[in-house]
Amino acid sequence: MKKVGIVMGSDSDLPIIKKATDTLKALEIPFEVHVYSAHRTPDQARDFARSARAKGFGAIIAAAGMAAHLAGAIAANTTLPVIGIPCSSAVLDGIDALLATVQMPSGIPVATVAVNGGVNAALLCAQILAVEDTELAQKLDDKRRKDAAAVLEKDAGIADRL
Ligand code: RP5
Repeated sequence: MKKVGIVMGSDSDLPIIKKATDTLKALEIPFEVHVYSAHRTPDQARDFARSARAKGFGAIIAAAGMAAHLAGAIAANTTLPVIGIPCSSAVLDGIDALLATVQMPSGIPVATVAVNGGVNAALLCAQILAVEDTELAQKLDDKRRKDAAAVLEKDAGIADRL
């Protein structure tokens, strides 16, 4: 199976990345994690993106906050699918990172998930890899059924909580 590459702009983004790695682990998808910044370590971020396909990655998650150019900078250097996670910060609460991540120019796409959306970033990667992997597709179907059952269980009990 192809690996998922995960890059975060700072180790302060780790709580958001943890949501992604927990999700990948539950689906038994291999991943590799790095702290590379578009601004503080641009050479390492570029080299990672340029070599990712040859190293067996199938999709990349890039998480950053504030002036969040990491996902775009990674996407500029690979044609692998790049999922951007805008991370919230104290001052603008993630609106800054959301706009910086989502507003990519035509030609260089970044699939942007919600602010702090670590789970969906991992699930999108899983769905991309599952296009060519029926076993993984089955795991995703099972998860959807399990998640729906959990909601219906809450539905059954909601009246008793009022
Ligand atoms: C971004 O700046 C990082 O992705 C992080 O979300 C934010 C703050 O980084 P630190 O100052 O905590 O290292 O580049």
